Amino acid sequence: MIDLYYWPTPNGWKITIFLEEAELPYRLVPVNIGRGDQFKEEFLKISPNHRMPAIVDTDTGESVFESGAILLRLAEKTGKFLAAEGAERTAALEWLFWQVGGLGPMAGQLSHFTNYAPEKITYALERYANEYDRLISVMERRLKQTEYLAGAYSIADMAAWPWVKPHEAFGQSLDPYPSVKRWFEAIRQRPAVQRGLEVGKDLSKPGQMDEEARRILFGQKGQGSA
Ligand SMILES: N[C@@H](CCC(=O)N[C@@H](CS)C(=O)NCC(=O)O)C(=O)O
Repeated sequence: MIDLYYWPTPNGWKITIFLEEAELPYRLVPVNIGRGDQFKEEFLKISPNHRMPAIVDTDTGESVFESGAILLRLAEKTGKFLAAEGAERTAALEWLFWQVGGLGPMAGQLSHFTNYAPEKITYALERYANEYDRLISVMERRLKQTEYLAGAYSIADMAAWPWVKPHEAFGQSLDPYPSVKRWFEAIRQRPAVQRGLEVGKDLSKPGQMDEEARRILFGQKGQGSA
């Protein structure tokens, strides 16, 4: 059994999407990041960077933090969504590390300066909007050549997709990027992805989650596809 320390945000969805795709049994342990659960002593023992997601594999007692490391560990545990060896495995790891080192942090900063900063700082907004746009254009070049980031659908797509999902809330259109749009729609329609996005949605009820975060993640009424 996997215990998933979770709150419904893009980094959390990466893992619920994997668990739903792989049909791996799991138990949800909510980490209310608006209330500060991520700083609790007990949580720091498994996630020293005080960020969610994290997992504990209750079969082995092993804990893992960082979404990329979790995806890699779960892919190895199940033998799913990551080629065992060869060029396709290397490509999946390239695009997984590209996401955790690039797309995720840049999108996170863009979201912060667009939606949360107390003042609009043009330099910061332009810097992160340009960088997000550049990273989407990098995906476009890749997805012109391959159906998914590593060829077959893999943990690299599960890492990247949740950070493309809120593109509208970041002021970004996918219209100039037809291959990203095709990839985005194909993944959006996967039943396991839809189930993954539903996980813990009730946690985001008014009062549980910051209103601005709710709007960005779920749309105006806590629904939709921000
Ligand atoms: N590099 C980390 C980032 C995780 C992360 O930033 N999680 C956010 C939610 S999406 C969080 O826990 N934030 C709590 C805080 O900012 O204190 C990963 O990929 O797992």
